[in-house]
Amino acid sequence: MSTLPFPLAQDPDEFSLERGRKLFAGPSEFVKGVVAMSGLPDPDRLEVCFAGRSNVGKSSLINALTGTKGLARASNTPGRTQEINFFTQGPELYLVDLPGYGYANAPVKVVEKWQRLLKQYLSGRQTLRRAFVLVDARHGVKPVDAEIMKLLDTSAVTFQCVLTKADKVKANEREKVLNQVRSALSKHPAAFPEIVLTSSEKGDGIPTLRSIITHLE
Ligand SMILES: Nc1nc2c(ncn2[C@@H]2O[C@H](COP(=O)(O)OP(=O)(O)OP(=O)(O)O)[C@@H](O)[C@H]2O)c(=O)[nH]1
Ligand SMILES: [Mg+2]
Repeated sequence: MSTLPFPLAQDPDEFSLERGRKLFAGPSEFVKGVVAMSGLPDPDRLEVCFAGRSNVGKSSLINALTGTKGLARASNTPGRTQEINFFTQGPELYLVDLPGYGYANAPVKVVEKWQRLLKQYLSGRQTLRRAFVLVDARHGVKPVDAEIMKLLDTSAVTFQCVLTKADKVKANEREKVLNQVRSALSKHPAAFPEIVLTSSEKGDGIPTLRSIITHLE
């Protein structure tokens, strides 16, 4: 029997759990919103970023990880986060909230501008240790997600798929989506071989994601 590729991340052991808890127990602060490479803060600490379609739950996930409601704006208006937003988590980590892609009503010029910026950021940020690509647990990987994954394949940044809104999907449906996601990920050499299932609403997977981040050096 062949083992399924891209298993769900295991629950962290006590040690990792505690490390993750400690890292995220420190203060989180909004640093700045960036619209050009020249505006990036100094690359003086470890960095992870969160990418995904508009409305997938990037800002909510950052709020859940940091335990700070309203830190990253979460809204019902898709496409609201237009800048690359930098947050500190303690003195050693940047959390980066990327603008959502795939928002149908965004003007072409705006989309092109930010795609250029995203490309530059993903390929040119030395301290970026991992890109988390968020995918709605109800919808699976869409063509726009696959495009971002392709971009990540060429940018030498490992990406890890995080399924969001797990609370909104039933178990049998979840398995179907998981298999679709696995098959999509298997086409991308930059994909980290593990998926994290999360709910920012209920807290599922948040301690796991925290400890994954603490293990990035
Ligand atoms: N039920 C449920 N709703 C969620 C979850 N995460 C986010 N949402 C909701 O989904 C909507 C979009 O969430 P955001 O965090 O703003 O999404 P985003 O990816 O930052 O969106 P953009 O900034 O527009 O790209 C909000 O109404 C959230 O409350 C979750 O885990 N469960
Ligand atoms: Mg957002």
